[in-house]
Amino acid sequence: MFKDECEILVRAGKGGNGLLCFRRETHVPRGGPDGGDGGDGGSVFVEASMSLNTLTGVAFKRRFSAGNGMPGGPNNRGGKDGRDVFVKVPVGTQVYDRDTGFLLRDLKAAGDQVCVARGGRGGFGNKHFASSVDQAPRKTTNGGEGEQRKLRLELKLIADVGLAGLPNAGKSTLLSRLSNARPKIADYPFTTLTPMLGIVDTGDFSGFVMADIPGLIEGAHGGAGLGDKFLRHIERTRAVLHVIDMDPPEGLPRPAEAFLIVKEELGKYSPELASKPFLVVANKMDLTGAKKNLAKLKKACGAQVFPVSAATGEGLKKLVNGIAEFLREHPPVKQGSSSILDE
Ligand SMILES: Nc1nc2c(ncn2[C@@H]2O[C@H](COP(=O)(O)OP(=O)(O)OP(=O)(O)O)[C@@H](O)[C@H]2O)c(=O)[nH]1
Ligand SMILES: [Mg+2]
Repeated sequence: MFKDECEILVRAGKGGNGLLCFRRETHVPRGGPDGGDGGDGGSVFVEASMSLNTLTGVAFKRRFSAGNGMPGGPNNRGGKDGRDVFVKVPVGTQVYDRDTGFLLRDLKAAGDQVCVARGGRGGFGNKHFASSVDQAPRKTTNGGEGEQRKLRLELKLIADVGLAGLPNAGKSTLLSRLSNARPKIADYPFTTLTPMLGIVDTGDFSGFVMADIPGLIEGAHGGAGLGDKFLRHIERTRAVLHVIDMDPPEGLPRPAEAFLIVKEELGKYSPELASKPFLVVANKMDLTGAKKNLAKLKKACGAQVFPVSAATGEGLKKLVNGIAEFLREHPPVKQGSSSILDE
């Protein structure tokens, strides 16, 4: 299953206590204080890594604790610092404080990291308090507590193109034909319940990432069908690919109408999404009633339309080349990368 949101608990290490100790050696009367300081507690960091695509592993582990600092030793020896812990998450993960809802960091590039729980400071040993007026201090301090907090991690899929369309339009079929992804495909609406990513090979090493999301229906903005929350997964794509069933069963919206419904739902979710560059895939052209709807669709959408059949493979090569060219014309926005292949 594709995991795109999870909660975890992070706990930093406690600082080691300072030691109360006096030097005791034969032939050294009244040895001075020599209790060392405690080591600092380890901290917890969240770090973006290119080698992960999902939050599943992190969600499964749930708790991450850094090491405690060791207490100070005699002979003014400092305690060892606690071990830091790095929670690895996919690039594109946003890290929130679960309780305040505050966004701590948006990890946009590989190697980006944020300290989410700072380790406690090590306590001072009695040696630290020695001064000319107090040569035998009996004072020490304990190590500080490590920070602890709950985090909510949210992964926005980083794809170049996002598929949008009514249920059953053939979005998942298209993704399975064009990419390495193997989404579930069936002839009933809302087959896709969670988003899925696939890498489309263009044959020239450029490639692009395509995101398949659940189907939208009229009123999705108000919660109809599966709602429209999952649209956040295509918010950052460079382009939207509208997938249209060119010969829908009786009673369902006609192709041109289907396009307008989806476009409107995108706009209700976010104007930015609606104004994204888009292409249109006229799917299921193998069906007998498909051809007669093509002209009307072209007129309604005013964009480049690719007639294809995800079932037979007709027109798919042209489509892939068309998308690749379109993406070249619409390079990623500077801030953060939109494609995991760009890294
Ligand atoms: N004849 C024909 N059938 C197709 C074509 N593409 C997809 N289908 C069929 O249409 C049905 C729906 O396909 P899906 O790929 O699951 O559609 P979807 O848009 O992902 O649907 P949801 O996930 O429910 O939103 C399946 O029965 C597919 O086999 C095509 O080009 N021609
Ligand atoms: Mg699907």
